[in-house]
Amino acid sequence: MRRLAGLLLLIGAAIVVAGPTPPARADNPIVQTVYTADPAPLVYDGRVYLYTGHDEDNSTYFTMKEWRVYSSADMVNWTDHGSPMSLATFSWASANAWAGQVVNRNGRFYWYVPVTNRATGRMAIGVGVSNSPTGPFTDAIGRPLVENNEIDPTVFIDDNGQAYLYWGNPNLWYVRLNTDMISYSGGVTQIPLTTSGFGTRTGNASRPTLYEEGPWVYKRNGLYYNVFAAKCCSEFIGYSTAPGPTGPWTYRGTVMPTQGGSFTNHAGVVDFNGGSYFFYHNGALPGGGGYTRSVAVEKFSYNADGTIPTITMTSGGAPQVGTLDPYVRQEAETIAWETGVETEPSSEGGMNVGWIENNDSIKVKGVAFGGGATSFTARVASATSGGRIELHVDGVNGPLVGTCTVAGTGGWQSWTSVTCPVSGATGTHDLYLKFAGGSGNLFNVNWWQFTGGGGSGGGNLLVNGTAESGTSGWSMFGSGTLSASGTAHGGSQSLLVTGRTAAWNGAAQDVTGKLVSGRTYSASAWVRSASGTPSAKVMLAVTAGGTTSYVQLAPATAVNAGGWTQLSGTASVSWTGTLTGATFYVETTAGTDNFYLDDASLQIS
Ligand code: FUB
Repeated sequence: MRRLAGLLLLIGAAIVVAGPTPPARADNPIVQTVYTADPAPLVYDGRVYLYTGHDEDNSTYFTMKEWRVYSSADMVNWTDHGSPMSLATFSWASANAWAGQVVNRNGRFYWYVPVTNRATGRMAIGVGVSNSPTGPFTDAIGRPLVENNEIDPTVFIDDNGQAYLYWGNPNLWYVRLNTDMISYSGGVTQIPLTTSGFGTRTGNASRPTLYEEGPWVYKRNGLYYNVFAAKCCSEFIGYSTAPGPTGPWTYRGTVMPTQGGSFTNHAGVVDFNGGSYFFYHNGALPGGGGYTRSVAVEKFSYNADGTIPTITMTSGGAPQVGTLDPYVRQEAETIAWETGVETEPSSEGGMNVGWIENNDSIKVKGVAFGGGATSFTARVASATSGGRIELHVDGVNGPLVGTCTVAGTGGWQSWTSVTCPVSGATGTHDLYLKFAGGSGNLFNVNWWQFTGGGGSGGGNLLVNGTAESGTSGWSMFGSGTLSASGTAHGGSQSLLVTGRTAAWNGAAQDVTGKLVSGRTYSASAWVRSASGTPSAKVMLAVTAGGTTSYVQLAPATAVNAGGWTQLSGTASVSWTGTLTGATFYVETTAGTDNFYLDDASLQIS
């Protein structure tokens, strides 16, 4: 997908929604860095994870070698998690990394996919498994789960815990999965493709019903839905419903009548944050077509009787759920729309944005700057002489609120942090990272974060709350030693507090110039003990008029060495006289256990 920049720039510019109102709209297709196909969404832990296939550039067939993962908390800004599963995951597979689906059970994530079995030359269903929705995934059983030369698995777990795996083209099949999700009981059962169940197709004696492929089975309000690709080619999306998971099915009509430049379409349906979302693919990107597809999403509402309305493809997509917080670390590969850049695995973990050239840009939608950002930090690397990150709001050539200069770092994965001042970024806006410099590749970006100067709804008053810049900005409150640790809650680093001689000793930060008397502040910090199970709390020491008072921002909470615990709370802070010192710190109620601190924030509530 490289070098679509010029054309994408025009398309992007044409559909930019300028200004902060109304709620920001997504840009369809969701992913512009590569061609994606066969969307399979999964809602997990407050995010939508989107599993896709990957159509190779310039493909003339379904030449697909890997699957990819994206996620979003707001339906408009999507984070690229790369490719945690490929044909190489399955030693027995030779080709065709086609349409799959991920389900979450037993604290694990199971990814059912159709691939060619090298030994038989037939399509078979394999299962990848991971402890994380973003992988990495391994082959769960080392062989096909089922094989009958048919494709497109979908998995549904009923309320009673019984899971079903459905798949098929040209037929439709299911098995009852056992609770281990990697074996099944009973035989492979064929679902009768009757015209009452799946509609009537004319002109194709071997396929008398509309059912083609790509089933997506789920349950809503006691009704079972099978949304599928119908009547190749060109396909449309139709659906059937049933009173039970095995039928009898009744054809209900068309969900999406078009293919948008691709002769296939493929559906995935989820509810998220009170809304219903329909994922599909089309050929809408430049160079797009039947073998170079792209995934898109629309929000919809079921009719009162449970039927699905006809859904139209749009370039606007779904409205944003909430806003994006610029005062916590944001991955550079969290993107609403981009021109010219690509992504790759980062040596610091996760992905980074690379192949950045002059005039490339990344748009992040609905960024809530609140009372005002004061600085911007980016994690960057450059094997050449770098360039600049221009920060624009409302449009790629909209108001410039900051410019960060990036120098060469000696390598594309030799990371350093650069910080520059920001002014004029208040309220909620689309943010554009516009890249500038000489010719060729300029630099890579791993993540970015703003700091805020306060004001209602403003940002994190702490500097380097994520500890991604080591101990910068932090000091010890009393005795002890601070160091950077690779045991991280988010990102790749945290603060390690050792050598304390009293319970009140801890990691601290001076916030004297940042507080206003009478305001309420909220605090959050993630803490993990190095050993022991102390109770930790977040405090403010405020010295005014010669007197120091102590404000408990987050109540004492037991922490342990087995995982991270969030301390959070709010408190009103006031003083009389002249403020001469204010210190944010994390202490324990007793003892001197060593502990880690990460992702700390202090904000006006
Ligand atoms: O992506 C390859 C195949 O195209 C899928 O398995 C089908 O559903 C169709 O979208």
